[in-house]
Amino acid sequence: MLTPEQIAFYHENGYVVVPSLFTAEEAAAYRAESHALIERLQRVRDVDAAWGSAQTVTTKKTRLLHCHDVQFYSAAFTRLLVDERFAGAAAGILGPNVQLHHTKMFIKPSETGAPFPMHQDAPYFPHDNHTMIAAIIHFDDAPLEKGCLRVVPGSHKLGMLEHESQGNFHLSAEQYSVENALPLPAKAGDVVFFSYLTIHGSGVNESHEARTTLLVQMRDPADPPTVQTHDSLGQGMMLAGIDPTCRVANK
Ligand SMILES: O=C(O)CCC(=O)C(=O)O
Repeated sequence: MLTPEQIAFYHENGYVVVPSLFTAEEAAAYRAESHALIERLQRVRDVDAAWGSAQTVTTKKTRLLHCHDVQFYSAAFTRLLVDERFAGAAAGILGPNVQLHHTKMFIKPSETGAPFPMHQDAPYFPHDNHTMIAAIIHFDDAPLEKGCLRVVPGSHKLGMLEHESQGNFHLSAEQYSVENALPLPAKAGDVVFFSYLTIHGSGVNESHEARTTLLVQMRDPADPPTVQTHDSLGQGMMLAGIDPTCRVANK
């Protein structure tokens, strides 16, 4: 559950940090689960997902280990998605009905962990009513030097902006640089919720430890996709409440 102050902060600023939504022990267990999953995946496929546009942030050769739809690889993540603390917090922002869009786990390796140029998520999967939110769940500490999430507070009020599309949708580095955005350093177990209209990004992981997170994208089920794109396994799963439209996801 979020407090009325946290919900008001979200609506004013387009993001809210919820400290210790999970305990440090739970975060450590999910971290181990995430790293074990990436090790399994690396045996069968390439798991690097650094954005081409990372080069607009750094000239360094960077890497980003990732897995989409983690709940299809380990039941621990299924339990996490419907954990009342998590789904209840999302419901504080979205209202009682919370529908999954997709999940993606990221490991930013030590020293070379790739940055994300500043962007909104909206161009990737626009929805008519812009209810879509992301939650970044931190499985280990993410201080500044690990390339923690950065946001532009209040930018969700700008609507959907024109993005450059080369090497993943991103905003021009001259107008929106990672260094000028507000850093949100986090502890293991903290969760940041933000609107898909909030401009965000992150820097290179220059530390000696990997940064491990799970990003969960969720919407109000009554908010239809504007264009049919970015289909994912498990899209449409209800994390809280009901789907009053009875629409099979994306149909
Ligand atoms: O994990 C991060 O630092 C940012 C992730 C992000 O911006 C995204 O996946 O759209």
